[in-house]
Amino acid sequence: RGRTPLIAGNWKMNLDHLQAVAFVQKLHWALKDAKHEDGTVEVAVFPPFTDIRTVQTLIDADKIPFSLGGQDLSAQDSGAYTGEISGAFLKKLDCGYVIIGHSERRQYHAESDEVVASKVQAALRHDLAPVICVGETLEQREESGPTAVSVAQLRTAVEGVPAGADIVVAYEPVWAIGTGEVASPGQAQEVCAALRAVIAEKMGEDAAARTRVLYGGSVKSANIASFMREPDVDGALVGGASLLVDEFAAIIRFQK
Ligand code: G2H
Repeated sequence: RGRTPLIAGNWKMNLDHLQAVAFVQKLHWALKDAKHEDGTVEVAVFPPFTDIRTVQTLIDADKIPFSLGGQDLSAQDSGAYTGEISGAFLKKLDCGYVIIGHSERRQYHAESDEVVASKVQAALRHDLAPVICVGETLEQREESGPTAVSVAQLRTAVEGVPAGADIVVAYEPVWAIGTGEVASPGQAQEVCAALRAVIAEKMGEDAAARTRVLYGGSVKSANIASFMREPDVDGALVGGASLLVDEFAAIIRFQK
């Protein structure tokens, strides 16, 4: 896939499977003749687990060029793990991606860097590209600077990941998530460049050159172009604005 810009919609716990159908249809129509039709931009949606089957069926039937992913997965492959979802199940539903280590998982479900690392391994076992989320809180930024926390989180997450693995990294400063507060393009670039350096250190220069690093945190149509102009920002992980058809379509249609 190389570094084709990736615009990823993280729906979080929004839209049930019926709402999902209407939403994906409307988005597809809003994007007629958009860049994603010719592969210049990749669009991915990350619905709740209970929507994935329905969205997969729709994408398949209407030949909608959206990639699909889960918002999380189990570190285990199968067995007595009540409530968990295996990467194998996601793969069977044509998911290509899975978000791992989103700050809301780290915060509300106590996911440590080690748990994140084991989920990355689980994703790779099932041929899913992990979208590895990292980012610092405001206190951490003030205490240890802009890059230290994200760099440390990513180092642990990619420990033992082979050089040829298909991964995506998302820098999501916690202070900019759903707050309306947005990192400046320069702030995003600084951390995204540091994360690319971690990929180079752990997986080699080739991997660093072809791995997409996304920015996430209050991305909207009004600011997407400014992020995409930065050399180390290859796309966006979009939360709130990915639930608004016209807004998300405008983000996908960004012009640098
Ligand atoms: C960060 C982002 C999507 P939002 O969580 O992952 O959400 O765009 O609402 O800040």
